[in-house]
Amino acid sequence: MSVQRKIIHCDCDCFYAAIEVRDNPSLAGLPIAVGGHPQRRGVVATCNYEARKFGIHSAMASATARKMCPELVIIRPDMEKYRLASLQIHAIFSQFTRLIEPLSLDEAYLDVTVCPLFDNDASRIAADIRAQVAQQLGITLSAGIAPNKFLAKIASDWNKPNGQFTLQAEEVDAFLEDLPVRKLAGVGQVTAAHLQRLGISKCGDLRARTLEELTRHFGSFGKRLHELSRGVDERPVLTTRIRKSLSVENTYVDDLADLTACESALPALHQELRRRLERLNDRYAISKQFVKIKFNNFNSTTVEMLSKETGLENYRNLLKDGFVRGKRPVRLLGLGVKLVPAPTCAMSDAASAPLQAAALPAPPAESDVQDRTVQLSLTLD
Ligand code: DCP
Ligand code: MG
Repeated sequence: MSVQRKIIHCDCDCFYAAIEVRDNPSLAGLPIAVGGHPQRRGVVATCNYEARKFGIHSAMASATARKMCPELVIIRPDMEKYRLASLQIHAIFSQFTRLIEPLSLDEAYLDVTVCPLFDNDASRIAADIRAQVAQQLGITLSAGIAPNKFLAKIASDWNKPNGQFTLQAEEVDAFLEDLPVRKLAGVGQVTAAHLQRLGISKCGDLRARTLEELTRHFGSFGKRLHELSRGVDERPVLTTRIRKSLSVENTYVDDLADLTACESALPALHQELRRRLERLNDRYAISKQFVKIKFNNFNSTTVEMLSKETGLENYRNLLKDGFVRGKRPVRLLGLGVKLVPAPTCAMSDAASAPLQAAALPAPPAESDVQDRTVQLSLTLD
């Protein structure tokens, strides 16, 4: 029989906003957001819990956020500061285990199955991590402790913010019985609606269905649903991550009126994409090129083609194909590539992380984030 694992999922509370409040205590208690300027089509990267009470959330237009809460303080992001904080948090994690899988700057899985500290009590380890983060960084972190990654992630959300929740192996069945299927990774609006039509809203309902039925409706994801509803998730904590895509996008201050305007915007995006691809140091090969377009009615479309390169001409053609689907002014344009690991290369993005601090362990840098799109609107406006 395999060893019962002890996984901790750590996730800082309103990370960028928490750092900003820490560094400017006069903001404490006020609703604040970190993001782009409302009049320049900025987007909210995150906001504190005071602002969330107004319905504000990540990825919302800053202008909308301001409307929902006129006294909202909007602060421009300072990525260097957040990266440094991330390194410090990572140094705290590494006291307990070498098996750390960073998901983003503020979020990671830790496998502490064999950690000898705190009598190998994962709940006490998590409590100590949270105490150290609070003391050394002045921000709060929430943690979930469970026998696998999927359950640990759900658990870290359970007592957020500034809390932790432990799920023992023998408690998993009862916990899942009433858990809404929407909480399962990969179940978005469309799948949730499909499940609902089949009379499935909780994991308990899901568990009552056969693997055959779920596969018939959901293909290979049916098998995953079958496993998750039983609390099964064998995925190991991976210390190296494989990037699957890289893209850059920009939300324009003024809509791009027509195809010609969109074409003129391509070279700047293309240059930035090439710059970011260079940082991957040939560790990946390109398998596809794609263009994303968001029209001014907020409809989005993505067009892709098989390709092994990043030719601008291909992007022009993809843009043409995508533009005719909406034929109206464009609010956002994105260019990207789908990636596969280059056959002869090591696959950790962390190896080329731009922010290596000599005294600290391998950092969970931006490049560790799978499939994250670089928002030029956040960094450039
Ligand atoms: N982020 C971003 N754009 C998004 C989502 C997040 O730039 N669409 C950034 C800002 C967040 C950070 O990543 O502070 C971490 O993301 P989380 O999803 O963990 O969100 P928070 O830490 O802000 O809040 P929570 O308390 O819900 O974890
Ligand atoms: Mg967080």
